[in-house]
Amino acid sequence: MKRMVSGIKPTGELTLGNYIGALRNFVKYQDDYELYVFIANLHCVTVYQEPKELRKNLKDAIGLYLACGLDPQKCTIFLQSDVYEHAQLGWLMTCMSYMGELNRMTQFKEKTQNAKDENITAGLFVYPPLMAADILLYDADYVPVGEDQKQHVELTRDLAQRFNNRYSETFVVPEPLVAKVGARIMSLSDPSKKMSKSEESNKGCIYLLEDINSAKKKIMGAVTDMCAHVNYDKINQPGVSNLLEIMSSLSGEPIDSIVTRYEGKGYGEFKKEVAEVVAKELTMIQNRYNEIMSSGQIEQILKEGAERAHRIAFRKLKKVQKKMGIDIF
Ligand code: AQP
Repeated sequence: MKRMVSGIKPTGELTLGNYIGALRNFVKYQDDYELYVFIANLHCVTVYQEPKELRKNLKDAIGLYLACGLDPQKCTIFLQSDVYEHAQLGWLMTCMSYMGELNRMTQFKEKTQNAKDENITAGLFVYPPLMAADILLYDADYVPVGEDQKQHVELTRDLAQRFNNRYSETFVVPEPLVAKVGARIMSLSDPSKKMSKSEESNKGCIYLLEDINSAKKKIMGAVTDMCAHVNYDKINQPGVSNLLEIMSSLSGEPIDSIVTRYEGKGYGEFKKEVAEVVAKELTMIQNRYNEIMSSGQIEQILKEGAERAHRIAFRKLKKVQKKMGIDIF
């Protein structure tokens, strides 16, 4: 069975973008792949997090993983910091990375463009080598990600190949798996930007635990255009195209078929249906989330997940350390 690894960093409440671009796909893959999914809490602190809030977001994220359909009998779910090998291999991968290639990472550039140097952590800069370690520890064949993380998986491939060439075959070179629809859900208030959990104004972002009426209002208020016909054209109608992607991903109806159904109809009716589809999905997730959070099963799931992950990660790290010469027995 091919192996797959992915994670989400709960730097805030998980969003519809995380769900469509990542979580929902993890759920589909768990039947056909050996899947490892972790909560990337070490990645979270590359930017300051208020500890109480972070603890809440981490617990919510685990609850949401399960509520969205991840099954601990089918996949391994764990906290990144519980498996110490992530940080250790992360350091070794940092030492395999060049300043030039880290400087080219789009996410680093985006996250630092408006910040003052003294506020940019070194952690944010070396986030990609840690992500490489997250993947390479498990010999993952595939990494399901949204569009924004593809570049980091490409760096992971470069680092794996560099290590294999320098020290002999050690790592599987992973491939990113990016869905055709929904790989980049855009902000509802500014469809030129990605829907992000740490977006300053939360108007453009739907959270998975958001009040249903508030989520519907955000869809109804989503920025569209003056064209007045429902059409999939990301360049000229980015807002409407984004709503089409959301609706198609959640309902399974192809975009073409939705466009045909809305021929000659206005945006109001279209948005109403999108809002209903989103509300239905959120209600289902939130009901399951409430059951899971009151069941008290999370701690045990994470403990078992970390033990399983550690067994694989430990062997891989040992091998790497031996090859590099830093482990002498
Ligand atoms: N808007 C999105 N559309 C599609 N996929 C998305 N992902 C995130 N946002 C979207 C995918 O979700 C996975 C986990 O991402 P992450 O939360 O670990 O990191 P991120 O991409 O940096 O997400 P945010 O919300 O933008 O976080 P902040 O604001 O803290 O930087 C990844 O596979 C990602 O592609």
